[in-house]
Amino acid sequence: MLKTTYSVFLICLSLLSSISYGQVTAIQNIQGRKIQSLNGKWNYIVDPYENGYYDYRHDPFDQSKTGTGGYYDDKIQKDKSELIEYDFDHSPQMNVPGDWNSQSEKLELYEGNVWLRKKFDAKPEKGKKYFVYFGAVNYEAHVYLNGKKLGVHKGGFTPFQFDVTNNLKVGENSIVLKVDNIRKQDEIPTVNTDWWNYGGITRDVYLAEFPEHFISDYKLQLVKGSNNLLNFSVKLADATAGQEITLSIPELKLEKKYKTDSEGKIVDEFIWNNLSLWSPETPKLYAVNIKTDKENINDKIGFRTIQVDGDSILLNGKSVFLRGISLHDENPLIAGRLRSEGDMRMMLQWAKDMNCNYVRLAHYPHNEEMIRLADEMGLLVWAEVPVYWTISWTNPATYANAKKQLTDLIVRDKNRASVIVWSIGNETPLSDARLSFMSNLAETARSLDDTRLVAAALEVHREGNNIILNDPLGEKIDLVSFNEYAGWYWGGNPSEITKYNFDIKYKKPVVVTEFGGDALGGFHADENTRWSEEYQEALYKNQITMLSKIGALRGMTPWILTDFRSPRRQHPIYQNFWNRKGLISETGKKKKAFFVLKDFYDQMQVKYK
Ligand code: GCB
Repeated sequence: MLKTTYSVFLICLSLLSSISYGQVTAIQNIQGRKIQSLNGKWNYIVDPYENGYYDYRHDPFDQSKTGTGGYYDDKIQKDKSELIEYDFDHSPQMNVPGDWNSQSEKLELYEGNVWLRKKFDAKPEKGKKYFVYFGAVNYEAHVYLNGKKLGVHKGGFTPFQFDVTNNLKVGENSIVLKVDNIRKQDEIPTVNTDWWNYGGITRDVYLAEFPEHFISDYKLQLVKGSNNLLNFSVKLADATAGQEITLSIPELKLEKKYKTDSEGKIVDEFIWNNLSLWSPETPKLYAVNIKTDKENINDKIGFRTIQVDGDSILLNGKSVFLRGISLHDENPLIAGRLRSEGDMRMMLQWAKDMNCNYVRLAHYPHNEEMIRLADEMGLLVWAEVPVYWTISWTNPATYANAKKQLTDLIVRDKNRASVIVWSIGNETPLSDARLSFMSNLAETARSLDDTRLVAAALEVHREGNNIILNDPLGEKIDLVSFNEYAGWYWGGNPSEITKYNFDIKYKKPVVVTEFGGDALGGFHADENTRWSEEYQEALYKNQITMLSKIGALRGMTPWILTDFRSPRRQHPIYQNFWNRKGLISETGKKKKAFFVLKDFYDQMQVKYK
């Protein structure tokens, strides 16, 4: 009997610890808070058998009666007879933020479990709250502080945090993560993707300090369709009523005082004239301050409107052509995810060199800093969640996971003027189950943010020379966006593709999300020779001719800015684990097609002046 009660207790415990989706969304503007960086060198142990997590009966140590026994205890041998089969202090170190695949040759292709540990000093004060905050950990993170489990988080590209107020010690603390990046069918993304599955703590880690009743979230944006009606909302982490909050934008001489309601919230809409609107040409950001008697949060926020009107996309009421390019969160020059502002600036500057006003941050949420840079540099953004290819459409847990990732993305980036599109997925195959999954995601995006466009990268099919788009999901989203690979995966040589015509069911702006073909930088031949720069150049020329026949064409994000690493790409001469569809090579050299696209964008800039 006792044994059954204990097992029930264990099951409940394991359910509790595995529920990560219910966890509150991440704190707004972490950089604008009182933070201590936990970045730097972390010791790590590669643990393919999860020896530090399960005992020899394969029961998790952290769900045992004592909750101890795993590597998260971070033990050191106290006397010479003590048996401890791990030792963080004498284990190698890696940089955080940083994926493990690019930091150790042995781990280049590793998908599995790695333990990471950092020791840090803290001086917690009475009456304050403390959180550990992770910008992103790929994919499943079990987090422990001083031997106590804080929780689990799934999802490799969105931020999360844990309240450590009761676990943080004065002096030395030990934070330990078990990170698992094994691909699984029911996860988001699923097993099959065309990018490197970089594992580890890939974005910043902070210890953040807050007053007791702190501001966990806020929003300041123009109301849909208006160029002077501002929507301002604040949420305290708890339901404290009567907390005074001041919003100010000194440059506009705007200052407003509020008191939180019984739910610890403020919601207001007010007119403010003479705003200079944000656009790629004039990326105006205002210094915004939100404060209480105990907190002082600074942000930089731009204001703009984005709408669809028939075939047109209106930015601040004016028709625009989205001169875009897709990109991954990866540095082609130094393996790994983009790690610093310098890396990110390099990528966005390359897009600007091509005269882009728009980027598609494929296929998952990129770093918050990237979006802030896009705000500053004047690039519109398509932001996406990794609902990619063959997701488990009928599994409710998979849907909950996708919804949580989409929610976290929207919560994180809702104050960024650059973001104009929330993308709910890429190339998802038609079925009823998928339609309902995707429609619900579209609804979620709209319910969280009605000021931006909702879209997805769809697929087309061919009948003769007609390329047809009639995916029923098209009804539910604002743009007609699709990927098509005429001249590469189908349709003959580049010179043959201009014969194709498009038959699109929806009267909405067309923003082509992908086309392209591989070229090995520096390999020159005639335009019918695969992998040559000339082939890719001809492909771009003829794609532009073909796509220009679409009357409603209002933008594109060809695939892709730079070559990127992918285990699916195995040709030993031309690929070597690189997808070569970049317009910039792995060494940073612009390929011929780069200039074809730039020319086209120069023309579009004049046309849409
Ligand atoms: C696609 C995918 C993208 C791939 C690309 C390719 O349709 O959306 O993730 O990398 O094709 O190169 O095949």
